[in-house]
Amino acid sequence: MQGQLSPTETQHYHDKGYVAGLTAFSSEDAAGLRQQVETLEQMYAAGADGFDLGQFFRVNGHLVIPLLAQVSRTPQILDQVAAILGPDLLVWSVELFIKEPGTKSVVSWHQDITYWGMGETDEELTAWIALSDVSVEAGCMRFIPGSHKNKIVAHEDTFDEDNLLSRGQEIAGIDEMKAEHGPLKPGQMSFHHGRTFHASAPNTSDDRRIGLAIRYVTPGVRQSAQGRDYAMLVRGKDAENGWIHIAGPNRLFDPEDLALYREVLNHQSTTLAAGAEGNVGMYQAEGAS
Ligand SMILES: O=C(O)CCC(=O)C(=O)O
Repeated sequence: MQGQLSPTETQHYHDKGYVAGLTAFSSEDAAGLRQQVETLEQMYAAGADGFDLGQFFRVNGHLVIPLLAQVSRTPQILDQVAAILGPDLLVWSVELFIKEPGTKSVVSWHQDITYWGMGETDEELTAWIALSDVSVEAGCMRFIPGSHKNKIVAHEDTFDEDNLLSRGQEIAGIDEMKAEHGPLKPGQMSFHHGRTFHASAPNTSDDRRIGLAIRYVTPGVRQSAQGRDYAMLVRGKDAENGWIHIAGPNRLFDPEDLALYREVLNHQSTTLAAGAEGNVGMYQAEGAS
C-alpha cells in the first residue's frame, strides 16, 4: 500500500516494534537522492566550521544540509508516520548510515532512545530509508520482534571502531535466532520503535549500503534531562511549547545554520554523552573548531 500504512502494516509495527518494505520513494527518485548524497561527498567532504561532512551525515544533518531536511518533509513518508504517531510531527534528527562494501562496519544490538533523554516514550519512531539495495548481504537491519515492549535495558559501551554507533553501545545476551531481517530495495523504508532491539552486520555485497534515518517525535515528547530540546515541525501543529522549533537550513552550510548546529550539539552533548567513560566523538561540540 503506497502513501499510507495498511492496517496489517500498522499492526505489525505495534506487535513487533518494526515494519519493513514500506514505500518512501520510487527507485528512480531514490537513485536521484543517492546521487545528491554522493555529490555532497565528492564536493564537500571537508564539511564546514571545523566539522567534516561525516559528522553532519551522522548527527543532525538536517540543520545544515537542505537535502536532508527536504527528505524528512516528504508527504508520502509523513502520511505513513502519521498512521503511528498521529497528525502532529516533528523531526528531532536526520542521520545517514553508510557501509562501504567489504568493510567491517557494524551496528551492535541497541535501543535507540537509551541516551536520548526522552525517557521510555512510545511517541518516537525512526523511518529508515534505503538509497541503495540494502539486502541481507549488504548488512540490512535486523530486529528482535516484540522487544519494544521492554523498558530501556542495560547497554555496555564498547567504543569498537568498526561500530557505527556513537559509543559502540551494546545489549548483551541477545538470542540471534529470534532476529528478523528487514531488507529494503532502493526507495523502500522501515519504521522502528525507539525501544526495539536492532543491529546490523557488515556489508558483504559489492555496492555501498546507504540508509537515511529520520527520527520523528510528537509534540508530547519531553526531553527530561535537559529541558526543551530542538526539533523541526514538519506536519500539523505543536501547541504544547515543549520543543524549541527550528525552521530548517537556509542553504548548504549557511553561517547562521552552522552556528545553530553548534548550539544544538552543545545542548544535546550533555545528554547524549552522559555516563560514557570514553570520548563520544560525534557529540563533542567544544572539541571541534
Ligand atoms: O543502519 C543501521 O544498520 C542501523 C541504524 C540504526 O541503528 C538506527 O537507525 O536506529
